[in-house]
Amino acid sequence: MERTLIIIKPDAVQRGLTGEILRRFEARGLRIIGMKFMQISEALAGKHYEVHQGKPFYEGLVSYITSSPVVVIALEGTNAVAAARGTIGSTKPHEATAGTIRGDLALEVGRNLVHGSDSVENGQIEVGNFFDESELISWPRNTDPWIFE
Ligand code: IDP
Ligand code: MG
Repeated sequence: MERTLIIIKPDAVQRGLTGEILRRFEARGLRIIGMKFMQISEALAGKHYEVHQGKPFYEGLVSYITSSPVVVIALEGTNAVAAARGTIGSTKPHEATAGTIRGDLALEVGRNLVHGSDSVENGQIEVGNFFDESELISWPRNTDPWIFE
């Protein structure tokens, strides 16, 4: 079972889109195993966006993600990483397909509402960066057999 880290970013929380975004992942069939409301520190933002250090948008990205509270969610499911990325849509919202979160609800790359891990390996690492093992709950969901074959 794959794990992916979702961050409902500050713009989404400020715009009151938390429920709308969470609804789409739940409806997709992904199982919530961890969730919290938090403000990301500079240190955690630096770790999370380490691969982007040195890029022209890096400073703006860190100030955006630390500017206001976020909701972080750990999701589990078969092909969870690719499925969540599909539900999120392309990085640049104006290029994202209608029907995706970014394609339906956003316009600009620096205000693109949501993060999702980009590989199976990073899904594991990022969930570990944001959650203690004690904050994650592995639970049998009654609908699992109707979603996971
Ligand atoms: P992703 O969120 O779709 O995985 P990444 O390429 O990993 O996209 O970039 C991380 C985040 O950095 C994006 O979600 C976006 O918020 C921001 N970002 C990426 N490219 C740009 C850019 O060219 N200008 C401004 N912000 C950017
Ligand atoms: Mg990324």
